[in-house]
Amino acid sequence: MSGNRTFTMIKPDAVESGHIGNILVMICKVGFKIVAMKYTRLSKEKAGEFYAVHKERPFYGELVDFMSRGPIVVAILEKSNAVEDFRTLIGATNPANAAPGTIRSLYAKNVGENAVHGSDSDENAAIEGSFHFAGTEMFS
Ligand code: IDP
Ligand code: MG
Repeated sequence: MSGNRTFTMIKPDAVESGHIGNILVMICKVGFKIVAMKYTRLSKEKAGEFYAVHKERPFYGELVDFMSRGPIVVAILEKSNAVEDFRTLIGATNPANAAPGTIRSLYAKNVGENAVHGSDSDENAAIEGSFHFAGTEMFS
């Protein structure tokens, strides 16, 4: 059975370019409820930890530098079939391959600076949500 929560980050490129508002509108328009949200920033160490699964990939260093270079918005989102529906809304990792109308097709700059993160499984949604919100009032 698919779960009803996913986790997202509006990445530094999209925050820098002033797209927070438009991206949140797109998220809410398709029926996601925001159950936790904060404006924050990752240290290099924390960005490295968040993306540890990509440690061996050639782009890891670039990814850590990018994700720690400026503020981000992190949020836990709720909707039926959350993980899959959110991945559909954001589009492919590389904006060149992202379907028209998806968040990445509209706002991503390239395969690295691609505007948003979306969890790829229910298990990772829970892990990533608790990475940012565990111990806070909003996380249950
Ligand atoms: P996803 O974000 O669509 O799940 P992943 O393959 O999990 O994509 O990669 C995580 C993040 O790493 C991407 O969102 C992107 O920011 C970055 N990334 C992925 N592939 C490349 C690449 O080939 N060059 C540079 N950065 C990349
Ligand atoms: Mg991924």
